[in-house]
Amino acid sequence: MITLHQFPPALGLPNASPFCLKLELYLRMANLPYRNAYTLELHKAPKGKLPWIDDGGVALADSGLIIDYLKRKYGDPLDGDLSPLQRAQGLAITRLVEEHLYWTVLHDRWISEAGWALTGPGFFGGMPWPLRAIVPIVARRGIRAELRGHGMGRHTPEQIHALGTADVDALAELLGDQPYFLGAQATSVDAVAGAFLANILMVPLETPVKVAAAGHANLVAYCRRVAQRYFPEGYSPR
Ligand SMILES: N[C@@H](CCC(=O)N[C@@H](CS)C(=O)NCC(=O)O)C(=O)O
Repeated sequence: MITLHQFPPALGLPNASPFCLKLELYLRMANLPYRNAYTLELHKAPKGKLPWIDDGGVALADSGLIIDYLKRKYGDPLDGDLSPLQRAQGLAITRLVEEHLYWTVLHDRWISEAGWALTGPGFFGGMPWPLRAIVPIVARRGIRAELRGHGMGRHTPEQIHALGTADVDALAELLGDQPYFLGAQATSVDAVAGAFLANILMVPLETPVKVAAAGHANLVAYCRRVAQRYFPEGYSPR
């Protein structure tokens, strides 16, 4: 049995970490049995980040590398029939979402005061005193440094929102009127897009990027479609 180590549910989602939700969505889309192990113990993760999995004693980190491993070990029911062009499209969408849009989400959650008022208590509120007072400050300082290192954190909020808006506009165009990003059936890129869009559209944080995404009826319907099909119990915390 695969054990999925991930953050506990937060912000009204099964996971407020888009990478954790991506992997849980993938496991459900691929019909792979798993059990959740909720944790905040990043030091136990093989690469110091969540999610990671334990599969019969094999510990693996990084959602993308884990999916590659799962495909090799258990087969590839989602992407097996994709053409080379579709694979390239899936990779390009994944990179757009994970390596660019993600950083705008990080800014809005951790740096903007409105975001921090929600995510600070949402992520750390369950910690015992005095950790609850110290850990958020240290974590926020770390995220600020990561944002500056990436480069996104050097832009003004207006520039960051324009960049994120361009990303969601592009996603809406790429999705068009298809049910899923690469056609009629969900593929692994839908675990990525479904998780990241839910983390924008389905959390109670009003941002310009969320407003832009909410302006695309196809993205809103897509988010609901993924949620209803793969989390029929609902996206509310369990
Ligand atoms: N490339 C990794 C990214 C994972 C990641 O960035 N996880 C974040 C949460 S969204 C994390 O664990 N952050 C804690 C930290 O960096 O200390 C993946 O795909 O799994």
